[in-house]
Amino acid sequence: MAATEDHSTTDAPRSAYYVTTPIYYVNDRPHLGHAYTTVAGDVLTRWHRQRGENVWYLTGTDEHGQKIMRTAEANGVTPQEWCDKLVEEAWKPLWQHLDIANDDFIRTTQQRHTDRVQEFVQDLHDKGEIYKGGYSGPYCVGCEEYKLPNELLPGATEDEKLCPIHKRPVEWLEEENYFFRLSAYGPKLLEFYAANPDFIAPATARNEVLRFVEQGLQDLSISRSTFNWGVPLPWDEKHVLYVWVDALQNYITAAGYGADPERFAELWPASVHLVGKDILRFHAVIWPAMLMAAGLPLPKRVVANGWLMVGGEKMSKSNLTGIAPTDLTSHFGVDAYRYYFLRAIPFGTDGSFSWEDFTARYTSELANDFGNLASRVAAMVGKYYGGTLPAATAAGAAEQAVVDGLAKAAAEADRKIGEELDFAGGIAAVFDFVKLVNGYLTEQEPWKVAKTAFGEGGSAAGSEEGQARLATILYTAAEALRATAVLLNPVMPATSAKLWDSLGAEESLGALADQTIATVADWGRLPAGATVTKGDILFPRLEEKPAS
Ligand code: ME8
Repeated sequence: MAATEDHSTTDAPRSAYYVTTPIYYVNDRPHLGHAYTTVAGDVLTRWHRQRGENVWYLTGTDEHGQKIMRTAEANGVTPQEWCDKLVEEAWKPLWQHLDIANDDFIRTTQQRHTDRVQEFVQDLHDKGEIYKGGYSGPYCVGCEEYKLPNELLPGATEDEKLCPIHKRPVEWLEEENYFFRLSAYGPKLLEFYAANPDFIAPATARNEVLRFVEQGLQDLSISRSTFNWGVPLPWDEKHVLYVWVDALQNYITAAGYGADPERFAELWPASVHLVGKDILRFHAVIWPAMLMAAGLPLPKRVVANGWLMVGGEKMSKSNLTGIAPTDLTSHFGVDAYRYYFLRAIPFGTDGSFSWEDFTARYTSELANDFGNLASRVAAMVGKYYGGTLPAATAAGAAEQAVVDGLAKAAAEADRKIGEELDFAGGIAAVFDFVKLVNGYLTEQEPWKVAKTAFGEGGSAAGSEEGQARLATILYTAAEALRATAVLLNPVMPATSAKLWDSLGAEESLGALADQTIATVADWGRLPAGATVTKGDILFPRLEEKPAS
């Protein structure tokens, strides 16, 4: 478990576990769908940090292209002004609010990016991978993508055709522009997918990409000359680079490509590109082909999340539920928010949000199963031992079952969250353990044992055997909570910190962030004598649902 590669015998920098989110369009504010991917990446990277690995988590914003330009125009500001405002007022604050621990935030209008992008495309041009040609076809500004005629849906009139994702009319574009020889890469891509069966996940996404590439690829139009909000082509400044070509390169420019070779060697290739399934082809077909053309290594994995749905459609700016992420966090709290979407929807499949489901999970899983366990244990250690954790001197089969349950939960969560990105399965494994500890307390009935331990009503006439049992039960439960705090730290960092605090764990074990997954199941880490305090209620009773 928790193996990290040991590079200490070489001079090469220690390679990082490098995870990226899509860089989001800043034509509007972030919604639940964007937050879904970003929280998933945050949990994944926090998990790997908790393993003690060298981790780098990148997110950012995609600021060029027609969609942003038109939004800025409609708002009477320049595109740059629009982007600056949205990034600072909406995007960065939301990630901060959701406790996203990204290491970098890239904006495609930053010079560190645009300079490198120009070098990259110049290099492809020099290598003969780019040529000048003409193209005409239906274009969706929402997707910033030319569509194939057979993908379109019928519109209101015979001539009108709709984008299958945005359900809005596509525009007919006819341009002379530059092309990337994407068609040449089909066979090489298929060879790569075959040799790297884990490159695209889940299996449905992989199959979709295989079918698409097997049909044969067309060359990709990579420049626009009808507007200028983009990175100019260095050899022909009348053209700006197609927004997607510029955007995909964020993953290497942020990693130091062309600017800091040592850092680039450490970070690239990326370990995981997290993407929504809407942008899978860009990441699993176009991006790898561009990297092949440039002679750069390919990312290790592209993992697609499913869609949050509203009324059977992908949740998007135009069909939002009307619920902003902050509407949910102000009702349920940030940690419950981080927990809910990953726990409720198997990663990779579509799912929808409902107040009822969120409320039910909050109440039964977070408040009752987990929160109550923590407060009951702290209360009993307070009541019977004045807040000083007793030693477990009479452990038997029941305690062994808890020890074994922890080992199983830790191994399962590590595999599912850390490797398979099965967040729902990994979190469920930890919560099965929480249930097991609750069951253990229900069976052991420490409140009854306390009566024999200390005599009815706290008189001195108690039994030593009873005292040993009570101490053992409470130690076992507290030690189980110590491990739970570590296992849930990537998902609910503020809650885990409160629990860590209430267990008095910092004094003997150090900071929660320094606890590793490899040692989480080593039983007995929390020493007897730790100062246990009641602390805040982890998941307070919910207020009435706000009127919608
Ligand atoms: O596509 N459910 O940006 P974007 C789940 N700039 N995830 C969702 C979602 C939903 N309903 N809606 C959005 C772009 N997402 C490009 C990316 S990358 C080089 C350039 C998430 O603002 C999901 O991750 O449209 C999706 O891929 C991403 O937001 C799209 O964000």
